[in-house]
Amino acid sequence: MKRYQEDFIALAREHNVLKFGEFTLKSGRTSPYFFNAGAFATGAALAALGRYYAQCIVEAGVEFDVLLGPAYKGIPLATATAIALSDHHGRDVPFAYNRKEAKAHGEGGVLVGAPLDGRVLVIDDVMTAGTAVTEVIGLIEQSGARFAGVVIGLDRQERGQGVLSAVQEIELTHGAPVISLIGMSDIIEYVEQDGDLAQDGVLAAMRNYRTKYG
Ligand code: OMP
Repeated sequence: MKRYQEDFIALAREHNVLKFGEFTLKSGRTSPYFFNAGAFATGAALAALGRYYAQCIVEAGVEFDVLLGPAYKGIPLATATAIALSDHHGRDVPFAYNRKEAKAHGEGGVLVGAPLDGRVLVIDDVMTAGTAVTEVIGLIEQSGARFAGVVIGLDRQERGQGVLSAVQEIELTHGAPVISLIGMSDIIEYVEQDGDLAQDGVLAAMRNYRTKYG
């Protein structure tokens, strides 16, 4: 793992974002771990997150014109990433986010911030089956813009609708990359190195889950 990936996992443990136990996912699957990015809830944590996402984007070399943070959890992530790209990489990029409910008065519509023009890079928290990202791609296409890819904190590395992984399905269908700070395999590596977690049966549960849904 790279240094920023280790730091990202350590930050997620510190803020109880990454939890082990028994959780029911949106897909209905029962998972031995859950990643709740909403618990990154301090200024310092968000500043660090922005730096990790920005570094990941720069290293991936993905080209884009606008950042989009999907409501709700993507909004602070895209904001923090835009700030870090400006502060640490000298790139002042436009950014936008959406509302879940369209506004009928004032400026109206579902989009807030910069206009969605050109290539749009989505910033989000977690991908499991790819449902959330697919919805956002629809929004981008309706706006007449182009989906340039998505950067997620955690790729759970699970199967999508068929035999391919959710990431492969998105990449093949939309011809754009899915870039992640970490994947489930990095979390397994972290658990392997933590004697207490391995002893508590977390490692076995993680490996079983990967065999079933990975
Ligand atoms: P998909 O839409 O199936 O890709 O699932 C992604 C969404 O699931 C995220 O945006 C979250 O709302 C939620 N989620 C998590 O936040 N963390 C997890 O560890 C797992 C899920 C999930 O329900 O799959």
